[in-house]
Amino acid sequence: MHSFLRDMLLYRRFEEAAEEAYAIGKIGGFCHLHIGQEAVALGMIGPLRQEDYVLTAYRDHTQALAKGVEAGPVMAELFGRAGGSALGKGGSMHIFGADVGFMGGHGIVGSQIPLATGIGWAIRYRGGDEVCVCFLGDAAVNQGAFWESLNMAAVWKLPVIYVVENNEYGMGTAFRRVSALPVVERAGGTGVPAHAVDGQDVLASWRLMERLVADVRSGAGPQYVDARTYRFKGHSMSDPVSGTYRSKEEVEGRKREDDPITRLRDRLLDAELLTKKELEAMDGEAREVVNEAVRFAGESPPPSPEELYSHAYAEINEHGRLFLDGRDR
Ligand SMILES: Cc1ncc(C[n+]2csc(CCOP(=O)(O)OP(=O)(O)O)c2C)c(N)n1
Repeated sequence: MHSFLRDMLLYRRFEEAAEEAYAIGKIGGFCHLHIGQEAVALGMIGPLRQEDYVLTAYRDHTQALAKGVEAGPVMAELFGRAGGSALGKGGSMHIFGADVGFMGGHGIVGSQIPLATGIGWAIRYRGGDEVCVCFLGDAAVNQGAFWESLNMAAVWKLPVIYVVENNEYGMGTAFRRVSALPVVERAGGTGVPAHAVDGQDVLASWRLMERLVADVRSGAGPQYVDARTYRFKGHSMSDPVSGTYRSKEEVEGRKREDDPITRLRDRLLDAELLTKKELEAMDGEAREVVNEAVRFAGESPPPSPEELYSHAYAEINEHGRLFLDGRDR
């Protein structure tokens, strides 16, 4: 459980450093922070193997870290530098780490859902036992591609777990204003089994996912998870924390009651499984890793103009087939 706290502290410190770097102009363009949702990343990705796949939307930094992309290349990508995980060409919304199964970072709401379904199909086609986890926001369940993907995945029993990061808002719109049904019921009619979990409880999330991953790996077919969470920051760096769509009291209350890191920390302290000193040391280590990532990003050069057209198109292999991850089977 110490490692759970260590990992979540790293995600939090990473996002705080990104916020600071954005404020002083080191990061430009879009930047969506994941602060408040760390337990979903760790609990839902932790039980996976390296060869399993993860796709997500644009709020993607901590999920990349959880899947094993190093902090330095993630920060350098935010800085738009050549040392970035997408060589500085993608930025915050397009973190990538194909070598560790992190298949992006996608900016169009819901666009990763059919891609994940395609990866599930490819796993089945090749006869592998990998699992693909697809994160989506609650707003993305209103995309047509969501229903089409779940329907297909159910018919073909694809090894995909669709995890909704249900933080209650899509930009400034409360989910209840755009859906007559709660998130957990939105897979209804597709035949994909639905599960709900307290996404602020890392242990509950981990346990559920451990079970689902084992089931899917042994052929149970697709699963759907409503992970109930909350974002403590604005939709993106250009938004105020609460905006006009939720009150400051609501946000402050949730931060007080529902912080996944505070919850785990207090549980460990109360059970005397952690001392204050150990906690400080752990936090210090997380800050060091992040400082090093910021240093790495700052020293990394901008992408060269010659790189402008590389990686723009996929290469077709000698069999005339095109594979997303470059594997030739
Ligand atoms: C197809 C499409 N429509 C609209 C947008 C603009 N947009 C960007 S983020 C967003 C809200 C998405 O909210 P949600 O899926 O709940 O994810 P969260 O931001 O809460 O993580 C919208 C509407 C977009 N990027 N793509």
